[in-house]
Amino acid sequence: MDETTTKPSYYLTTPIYYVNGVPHLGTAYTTIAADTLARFQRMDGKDTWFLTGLDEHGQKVAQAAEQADVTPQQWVDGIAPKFLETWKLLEITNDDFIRTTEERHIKCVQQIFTKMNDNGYIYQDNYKGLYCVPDETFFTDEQLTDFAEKAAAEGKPHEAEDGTKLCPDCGRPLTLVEEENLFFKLSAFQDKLLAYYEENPDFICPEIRRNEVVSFVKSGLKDLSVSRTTFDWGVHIPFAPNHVSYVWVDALINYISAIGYGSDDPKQQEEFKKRWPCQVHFVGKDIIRFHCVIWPAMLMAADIEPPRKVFAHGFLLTKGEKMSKSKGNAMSPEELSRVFSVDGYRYYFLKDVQFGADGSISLERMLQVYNADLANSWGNLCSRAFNMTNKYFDGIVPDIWPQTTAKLTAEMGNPLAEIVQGLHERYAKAMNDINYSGALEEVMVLCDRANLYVEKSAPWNLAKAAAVEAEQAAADGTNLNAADAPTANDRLAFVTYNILEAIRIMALLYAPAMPISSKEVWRRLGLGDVFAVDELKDNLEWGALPAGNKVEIGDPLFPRLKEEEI
Ligand code: ME8
Repeated sequence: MDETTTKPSYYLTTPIYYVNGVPHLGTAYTTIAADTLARFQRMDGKDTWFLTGLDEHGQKVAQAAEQADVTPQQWVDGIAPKFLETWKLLEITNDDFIRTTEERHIKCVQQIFTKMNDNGYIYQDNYKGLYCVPDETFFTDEQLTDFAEKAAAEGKPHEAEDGTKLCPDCGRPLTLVEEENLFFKLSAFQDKLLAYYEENPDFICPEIRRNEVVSFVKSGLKDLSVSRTTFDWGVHIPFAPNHVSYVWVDALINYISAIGYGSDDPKQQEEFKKRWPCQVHFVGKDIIRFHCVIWPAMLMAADIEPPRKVFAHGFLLTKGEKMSKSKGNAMSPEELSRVFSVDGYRYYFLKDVQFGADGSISLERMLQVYNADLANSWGNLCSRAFNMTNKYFDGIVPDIWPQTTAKLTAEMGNPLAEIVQGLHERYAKAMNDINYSGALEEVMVLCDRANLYVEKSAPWNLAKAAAVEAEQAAADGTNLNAADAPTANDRLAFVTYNILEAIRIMALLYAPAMPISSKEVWRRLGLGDVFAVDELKDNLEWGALPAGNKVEIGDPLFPRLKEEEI
């Protein structure tokens, strides 16, 4: 039987990013978070499919191309490789990369439009209203009045000096759009959406976002303009060929076009059946309404099940401001991973920013976390253990008789094995709850305890005692190994083995977040590819590190960094 068919399917996505700029810390944040979950799900036995890609249509892209004096297609073809390069650098393991200019996607958008139209949810009307081109978002008069009141109360502007209204989300000037548009009857879905939220309490995470969406929908939904007629960089609508799809409607459909919805190919049809509904759409809180209101309504209008979950994380803030390229407060993923290493970079964002909440990030804090958790705790533990194995056991994982292990466990205890008991449940729960700091904290508890274990069991003293014992035995002509009681050398072997075994387990659990160093630790322990593991729980059984493996010392995994180096 094909093995993959027996594994439960786990499909997860990131937003497809705009190609008006190159990847930055914000887009990398969502992508790293999704990659970490994808890696965990693969290792935990799921048939995982991880999708990311690019949102290549719309007025914003058309304008960027015009400014660069190239065609929109040339423009997007120039940017796409930059995303691919950055994702490769950051060890992103997406299974597919969808671009909305691909034929497979365009055909699917056209089918969904036709389906929504056939089902009576599309009508034609004139649209007059304000539009934010950078956010590709329409605003109603009510939204703008609310914004003006709020801005006045906070003493902030809601209009530019020339009277042009500003965008409530990003503060940039709005554009007047007056054209014939197709409308989607979003208003028809208010009750259905509220019922869906009620029946699926985990659909919108975290809870604060769920409450926000529920009260937005309760306040009343207006029909949505879903096509544009004044420019043509988009998907042409089959039954209204002078219209192109509103870029958000086009973009959202990527989540099903990429896995074969509406394809003529039977294999693709099977793929869609297996993958949909998606387990989780990762998004930032800025695009929650598109994903939790418009998207499920579109799917309902086309007789397709909504996704299982949308997880909206917070913003990365630098000095209290949303970090973005246009504000000039964006450090690049390339620069940061060069200084802190790719793993150090991934770790910082996953461990130090509670996923879901906004997170203030700074180089100072990044340095602190890197040095404390990675250089001093995890990296140092590995160096000490590999050096010890080299010094006391010629670099070979010591072999201990099971009876001796049992005696020593009774005599000395094994606090590391105790922590590992139930660790899979605790770690997997945190991961499945998309709580990366929680999952990483579980591993850090073991790491801290292992460092303490080295201190308390003082292998250097055990080594001295073993030398004395061996000398004495040689003088007396006795065979230490024949004795019933464990020797000092047995104690040293027991302690060394326990530390190495804890390291094997930690590398396994750190692997989704820190793929490069975990792979390397497994290699140095003489083990196979850590990412070949697809039964995480079985691999967490204490004692799986084979005696006799050759251990390599290697360079420090996370060399300590000084302030002047960042
Ligand atoms: O919205 N902090 O694309 P986009 C955290 N094309 N995350 C951030 C961030 C920050 N400061 N800045 C950006 C679009 N992000 C649409 C999506 S999906 C069908 C279409 C992340 O390039 C976060 O995930 O503007 C946010 O939602 C996304 O980038 C927006 O990316």
